[in-house]
Parts: sequence; C-alpha cells; structure tokens
Amino acid sequence: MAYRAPHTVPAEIDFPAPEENEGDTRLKHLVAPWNGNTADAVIIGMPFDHGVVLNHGRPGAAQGPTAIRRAMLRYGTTYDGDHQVDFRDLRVSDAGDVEIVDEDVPANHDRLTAALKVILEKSSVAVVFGGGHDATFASVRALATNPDTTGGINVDAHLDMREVVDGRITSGTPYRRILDELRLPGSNLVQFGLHGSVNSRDHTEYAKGQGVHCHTMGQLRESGLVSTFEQELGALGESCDSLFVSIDLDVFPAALAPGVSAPGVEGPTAEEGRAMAFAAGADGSVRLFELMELNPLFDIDERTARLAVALLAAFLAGLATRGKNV
Ligand SMILES: [Mn+2]
Repeated sequence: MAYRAPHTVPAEIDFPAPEENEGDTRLKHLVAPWNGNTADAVIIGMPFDHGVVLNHGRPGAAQGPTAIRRAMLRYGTTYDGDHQVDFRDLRVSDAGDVEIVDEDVPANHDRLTAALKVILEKSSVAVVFGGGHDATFASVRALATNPDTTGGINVDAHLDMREVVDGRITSGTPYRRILDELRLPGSNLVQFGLHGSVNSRDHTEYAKGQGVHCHTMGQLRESGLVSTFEQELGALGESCDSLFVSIDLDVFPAALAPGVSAPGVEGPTAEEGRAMAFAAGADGSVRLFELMELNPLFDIDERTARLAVALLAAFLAGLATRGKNV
C-alpha cells in the first residue's frame, strides 16, 4: 500500500507516468503520488468549503483541488518560456487530499495542519490547493514553529481579517486568527492586491494598526505591481526564515477567474500573477504556496482552473532556480 500522510486520502486524479511523452514533458508527467520521501514540492488538496458557506459565499470550492488536478492533465508544460527555465527535474509529489470530516471547521483544520507538518519535514515547499481560504490559518499554523520569524503575503481581493464571533470560523477570518491566535507580528504580514471597494474602513484600519502592509490594486497600479511584490517578499525575508504566499484566485478579475467563491471586478493580469508566483518560487524562504478558493461550479471552460495551473507552473519554475543565479 502506498504511503499516506496523516488524515489524507488519494487524489481523485491520477497523473500518467513520465516516459509516456518524452520530448514534450508536461506538468502532468512531473507529478507522482507522494511516497513519503524527500521532495522539492509536495501538493496537498483541502477539499473543504464550509468556511465559505459560513462567510455567506457560494459553495463549491470543496471541488477546487480536483478541478486544478484535472486541468493539469490537459494544460501546461515543464518549461517556463518567460524565464527560459525547464523544471522537469524537480521532484514534485501529490499527497492527495485532506480527508474531510463533516462540516467541522476546527477538526478539518487540525487535519490539514497535521498533514502539512509531516510534508514540511520532508519537502522544501508545500503547495496547498483549496478549498476555502479559512484553511490558510491551518497551513500557517503548520509552518509557524516560530511565529516571530514566520510571515507571508496574502494575494487577495479581501483582507480576510474579520473577527471570530461566537466561535464562527469562516473564510473571512484566517488573517485575523493568524495575528490573534498564532501570534504572528502584524509586520510579518502583507495584504496584496486588495480590491478598492470590498474591504471596510474598520478592517483596513485594524490591519494597518497591527503593522500589516496593505496594498490595494489601485495603489499597485501606481507603485508597480510586480516590483512591489518582489520588494515586500524581499523585506519579509530580512526578518523571517519561513514565508508563505497564499493566492486567493478572487484577486483576479472575474473575466479571468469566474470560478471563485466571491468574484470581483479588479485585479492583476495573468502575466502579473505568474510573475508573482515565479518570484515566490524563486525565494528560498518561501516554504508554503497556496492556490485558494477555486470554485469549479462557477468556472467557464476551465478558465479559472487553467489560471491556477499557470500560477503553479510559474511557481515551480521559480523553485527550480533556487540556489542558482538565473
Ligand atoms: Mn481570501
């Protein structure tokens, strides 16, 4: 029987063996089921969207991880033409999905944290396919053995900085919980790509008061989106040794990403998304990369799923350059 990380079940999608397509190495040929060995990247799916429902979003993100894997079967090579990097030699494994128990948000978060702790012991990076964004609390909990030196960037339309009221943990609360419960310093968090008309003044002022750097899309059009992302990532690396980059696909405009829990109107281009993902992959401090909130029930012709795969490919290309002066 194949190795299984704790609380996981095999992915619904099997990737074909690499030798089937020599000379045209596709993303799907790169990924094998995780055998528990050391790896460059291990993927885990979090097929859970009850936190989205509790946040009054539209359900369906529980099917996100399978939708990303399905898109990987048909889309993407192991060559990044933008950076002229072939990442076919990366060791990329799929640990499957977290085995979900009912609608119990904390119990399912505990399962993701436990599985990720095992993955992070063996792999340079963990890649999470979501699922509702509430799970990022659980992912960062696995990463944050030392909260003072753990940090990251949330690429998201929304702050997700709502207070937990009466124990209601939702997809709107993860970054508040990362500050309040995991005790990461606010200055270790960056909110990136915020849409201009969907975050309240109170939540924005709360975040800034905690020392969180907040960048709206409108501001990033002035400052330079990709260069600001790279600057923030570099600055976090000065004070932190373990970083995460979590991309909520709803940061992209609905024209690019219709298949999300909460579609928006502004956002980065796909090329800017890929440039950010590449920078995240190339940064040796980044140990956790997330593609969250894909909701295939609302996707159009796999548009959002393919965008997620393009971001994954850019991240892996960046990862392949670590330790090299590319
Ligand atoms: Mn979010």
